Amino acid sequence: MKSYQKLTTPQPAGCQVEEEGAAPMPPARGRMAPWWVGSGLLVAAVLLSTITVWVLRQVSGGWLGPTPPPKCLLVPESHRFDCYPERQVVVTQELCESRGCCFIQSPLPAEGKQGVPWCFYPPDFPSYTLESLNQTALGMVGLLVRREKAYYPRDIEMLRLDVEFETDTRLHIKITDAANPRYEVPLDVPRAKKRAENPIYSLNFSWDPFGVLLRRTATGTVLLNTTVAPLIFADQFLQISTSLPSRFLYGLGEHRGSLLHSLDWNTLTLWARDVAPTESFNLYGAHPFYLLMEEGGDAHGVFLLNSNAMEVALQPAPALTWRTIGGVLDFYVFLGPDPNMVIQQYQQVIGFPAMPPLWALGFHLCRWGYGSSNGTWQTVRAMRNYQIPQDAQWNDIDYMDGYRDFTFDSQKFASLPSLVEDLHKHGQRYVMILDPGISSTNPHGSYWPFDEGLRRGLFLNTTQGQPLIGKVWPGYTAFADFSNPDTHQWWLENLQHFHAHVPFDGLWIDMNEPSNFMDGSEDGCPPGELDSPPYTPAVLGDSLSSKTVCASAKQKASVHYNLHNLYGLMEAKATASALTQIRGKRPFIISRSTFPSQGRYSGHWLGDNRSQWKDMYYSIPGLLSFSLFGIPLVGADICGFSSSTSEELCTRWMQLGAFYPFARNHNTQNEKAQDPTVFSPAARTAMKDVLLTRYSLLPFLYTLFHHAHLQGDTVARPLFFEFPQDVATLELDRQFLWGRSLLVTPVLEPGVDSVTGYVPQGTWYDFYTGSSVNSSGEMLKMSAPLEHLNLHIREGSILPTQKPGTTSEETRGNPLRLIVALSSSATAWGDLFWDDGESLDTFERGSYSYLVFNVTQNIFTSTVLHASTEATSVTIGTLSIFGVQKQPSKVLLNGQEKPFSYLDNQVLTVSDLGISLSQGFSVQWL
Ligand SMILES: *[C@@H]1O[C@H](CO)[C@@H](O)[C@H](O)[C@H]1NC(C)=O
Ligand SMILES: *[C@@H]1O[C@H](CO)[C@@H](O)[C@H](O)[C@H]1NC(C)=O
Ligand SMILES: *[C@@H]1O[C@H](CO)[C@@H](O)[C@H](O)[C@H]1NC(C)=O
Ligand SMILES: *[C@@H]1O[C@H](CO)[C@@H](O)[C@H](O)[C@H]1NC(C)=O
Ligand SMILES: *[C@@H]1O[C@H](CO)[C@@H](O)[C@H](O)[C@H]1NC(C)=O
Ligand SMILES: *[C@@H]1O[C@H](CO)[C@@H](O)[C@H](O)[C@H]1NC(C)=O
Ligand SMILES: CC(=O)N[C@H]1CO[C@H](CO)[C@@H](O)[C@@H]1O
Repeated sequence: MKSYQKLTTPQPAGCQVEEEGAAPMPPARGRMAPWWVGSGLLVAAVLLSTITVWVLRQVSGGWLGPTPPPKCLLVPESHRFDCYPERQVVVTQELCESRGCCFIQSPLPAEGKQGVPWCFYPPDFPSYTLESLNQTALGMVGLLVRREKAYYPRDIEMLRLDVEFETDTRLHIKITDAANPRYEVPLDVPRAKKRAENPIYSLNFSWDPFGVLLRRTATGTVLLNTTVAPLIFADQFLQISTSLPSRFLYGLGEHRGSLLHSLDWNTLTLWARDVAPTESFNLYGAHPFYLLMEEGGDAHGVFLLNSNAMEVALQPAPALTWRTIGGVLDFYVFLGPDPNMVIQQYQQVIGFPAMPPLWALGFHLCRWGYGSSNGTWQTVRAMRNYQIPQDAQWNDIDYMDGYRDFTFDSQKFASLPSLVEDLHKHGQRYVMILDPGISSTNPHGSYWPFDEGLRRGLFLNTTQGQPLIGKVWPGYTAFADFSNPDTHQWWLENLQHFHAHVPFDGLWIDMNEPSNFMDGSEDGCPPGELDSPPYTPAVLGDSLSSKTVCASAKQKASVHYNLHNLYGLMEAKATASALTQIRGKRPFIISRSTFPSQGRYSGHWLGDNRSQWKDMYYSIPGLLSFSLFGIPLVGADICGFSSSTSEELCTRWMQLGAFYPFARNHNTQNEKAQDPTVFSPAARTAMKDVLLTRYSLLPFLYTLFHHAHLQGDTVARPLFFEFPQDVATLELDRQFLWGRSLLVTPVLEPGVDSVTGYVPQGTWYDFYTGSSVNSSGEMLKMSAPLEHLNLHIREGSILPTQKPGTTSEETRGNPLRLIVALSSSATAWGDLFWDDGESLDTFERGSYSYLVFNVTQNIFTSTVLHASTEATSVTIGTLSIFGVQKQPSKVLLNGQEKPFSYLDNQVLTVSDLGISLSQGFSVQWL
C-alpha cells in the first residue's frame, strides 16, 4: 500500500495521489469508516461482541446487559445525537457514561458506512440557559449561562447571543464568549443599518435549555430548532445541532458525491486538503453553507461563518450537527423563498463573483509534461491548423526551473517568451501555474523570492519564530503568509519581474491548501493543543497537519489553526490584486483551494480527476455545488487528468466540458496526449463542433456571468432552481441548465447512442434545429450519436448567439443571431450584456451596453437600455424564431417588408438584418 505522506518521485502538479491500481487509503481512519474501527485485537473483540449483541437483539428483540435508563430508551434511533464522535477510540459504556450520555449498541451498518451512534445525549443533558434577552437597534442581545460543565477542556460558562434582523429575508445569529474576545474570520461582511421591517421569518427561543426556533412565517415550517441536542461551547469544541424540515440538503463543500447529500449518518468534514477527489474525503476547499429545499418548493440557506476545522454530521431525523474546533458560532440564515434568491442572498453577504474577462470563457488547453515550450507551441499550432477554437494555452509546473516559482527552464522553455508573443498575436492568452511553496535551499543571492521573503519576514513561522520548512515540488520550501499585507507587495514584485520576461495573462494557483509533502514540517509539529486539539474532526489522515503545515504555525493574522481554510482565498486575493496592477485588466485566476467569497477573486477547477466515466459524472454535482458557493467560474479537467482517456470518453467529455462555465482540457504527464488534435477525424470534428457551439453561445454565457457579478445569479444551474415545485428535479445531477433556459443533457456512459434525461414540464426546443418537444415533466429518451450533444431551449426565452470564430476575440466581431423560443402564449424574453471584454469595472463605470429582447403578439422588440461605443461595431445578423405556428404572409423589419424563410418545424428565420447592436429595432410577422 502506497503511503500518502511520503513522495519520492515528482508527481503531477497539484496532485500527489496513489498511482493507478494502488490500493485505496486504509479506510480505518477515513471519515466513512465505522467510528469504532481502530486497530488490533481490541477492535476485533469489540466487533465480535457487537455482532453477538446484535444477533441476540435480533433474536430476543431485546436489550442485552443492563437496561439503559428509560430516558435513553425514549430517544428514537434517528434522533440520537452523537456524544462520542471521536474516531480514535472504541467507545465503551464506561467512556460514554463518564460524559453523562446514554449507551445503547445498535446494529452494525454496512461496511464503510456510519451507523446510529452508540453513545448519545439524553434529553436532559446539561446545556445553556438563556438568562436575559434585551432589545437592540437591530435585534436582540442575550446572555447564555451554563451551570454544569460539559466534558471538553475550557468550557465557556457565559456566552453572548447577538441576533440581528438584517433584512426581511436574512437573519444573523452569533454566539460567542461573553467575557473574552475570540478569533473571528477576517471577512468583510456587510452590516445592516436598520432592523428589517417585515421579516418573512419568526424567531423564538427556548429559555431552558437554550434553543433557537426559526419558522418561515408563511408556511409555519420550522427551519431551525436547536433544542434537539445540547449546545456545547468549549474553547476548542463548539457544537450545535438542529432539526431540518426535509432531507433535501445541498452544499457543504468541498466533497465529491451526488449533489443531494445523504442524511443516512453522513459526516462531512471541512478542512482544506490536497488529495485526489474521493467520496467522503475532505477536499481542497471549505464551504460551510447549505441550501435546503422545503416541502412546497420554498428554500432556505444557512451559512456558518467559521474557518476552523469542522465537521457537519447529518442524520435521518432529519437533523444536522455543526462541530467546529475554534472561532465563534456566527450564522446567517437566508430565507429565499426560492433557491435562486437564497444563493443571491448568500452572496450579498460573502460578495458577488468577479466579472471574468471574455477570454476566460473560451476554451483552455493544458497538460503537465509538454516538456518544452516548443512542444507546447506545436500543440497550439496543431489546434490552429484544424481551426479548433482555443483562447488560452497553459503550462503546468514543467515550465519552471527546478519547479521554482517565477522562473522558467532556460533550456527546454527557452522559447516561452516567443510563444507567449505568438499567442498574443493570434488573439490568444497564456496562463501558467504558481505554487505558494517557495524554494528555500538555493545558494544565498541566487533566488530573490526566497531571500527577499526571508528578509521581509513574509513566511509562515514555526512556534519558535523560524520560517516553517516543508517540502513541495522544488524540494524544501517556506510558505508565503498571505495574511500579511506585505506579502501581497512581495508577491506583486515577483510577478512583475516574471511578467517582464513572460507576459502571462492569467494565473493558476495550485497546491494552496497549502499542500505539503511532509506532515507539518521537516521537524514534524510541536506538542500542544493546536496540533493535537482535544477533538480532531474526521479529517483525512486523522491529523490537522496531515499533508499540510503545522496548525501551530504562526501567521500575521492568527495561527494557521484558524487560517488554514483561508489560505487559498488569501492567495487569490493577493494574486488578483497583483494581476490587476500588472495588466490593468480584469484578472483571470483559477484556484484549487477556496473559501466563501472566493468568487470575488477566482474561479476553481475540481481537482485532479481520473479519466474515468464516473469522474465525468461527478464533475456535474461538483460544478453545481460551486454554483451554490458563489464561484460560478468552475469546471473539471476535461477528458480526465490522471490515467489514460479513450477517444469515446474524451469525445463525450469534451461535449460536457464545452458546457462547463470554465472549460479546460488538462492531462497529466506520461499519458497519451488528449487534446482534440490527436484523435481520429470523426472524434476531432465532434470536439471542434461542440467547441464552436460553445463559442456561438459566448454572448449568452457572458450575459449570465454579468448577472452573477451583478446580483449573484448562478450560471450552471441545477434543474430544481428553475422548477422548485417539481420534486422530480430535486435529485437530478446528470443534467444542468445554463441560466434559466438552456438544458444540457450529456452522455455519461460508454457504448450508447441515446441518453435518457428529465425534461421539465413545458415546451422545449432542440437547440440545433428548433423542433419542439412537449413534456409533461418526464424522462425522455434522446438520440445521442457520438457527434451529438443534446441541448434544449426552454420556451419563453431568447438566447443571443454569435457566428463562432476560433478565439473569443474573433467571435466578438462576428454578427449575432438571436434565437427566440416562443412560449405556449407566443411570448419570449432575453437580454444581452456587452462590453469590451476585459476592461476593469465596465459595468460600474457605465462602459457597457445592455439590451432587452422580447416578443409579444408576433412582434419582436430589441430595446437598448444602455449603450456604449463597443456596441456600434457589432451587428445583429439573424433572427430565428422557434415555434411560429403558422407560416407568416409577410415579415416587417422596422415596418419595412423583409424576405424570410419558414420551415415545417415551425422555425421562422429572418437573415441579413445588418442592424447595429446599439440600435433598437422590431420585427413583426403577419
Ligand atoms: C439586559 O438588561 C438588563 C437590565 O438593564 C441587564 O441587567 C442585562 O445585563 C442585560 N442583558 C444583556 C445580555 O445585555
Ligand atoms: C415567536 O416570535 C414571534 C415574533 O418573532 C411572535 O410573534 C410569536 O408570538 C412568538 N411565538 C411564541 C410561541 O412565542
Ligand atoms: C424542538 O425540539 C424539541 C426537542 O426535540 C421538541 O421537543 C420541540 O417540540 C421542537 N419544537 C418545534 C417547534 O418543533
Ligand atoms: C525550439 O524551436 C526553435 C525554432 O524552431 C529552435 O531554434 C530551438 O532549438 C528549439 N528548442 C528546443 C529546446 O528544441
Ligand atoms: C516570522 O519570523 C520572522 C523572523 O524570522 C519575522 O520577521 C516575522 O515577523 C515572523 N512572522 C510571523 C507571522 O510571526
Ligand atoms: C416588451 O417590449 C415592449 C416594447 O419595449 C414593452 O412595451 C413590453 O412591456 C415588453 N414586455 C415585456 C414582457 O417585457
Ligand atoms: C486521481 C484520482 O484517481 N482521483 C479520483 C477520481 O475519482 C475516483 C472515483 O470517482 C476516485 O476513486 C479517485 O481517487
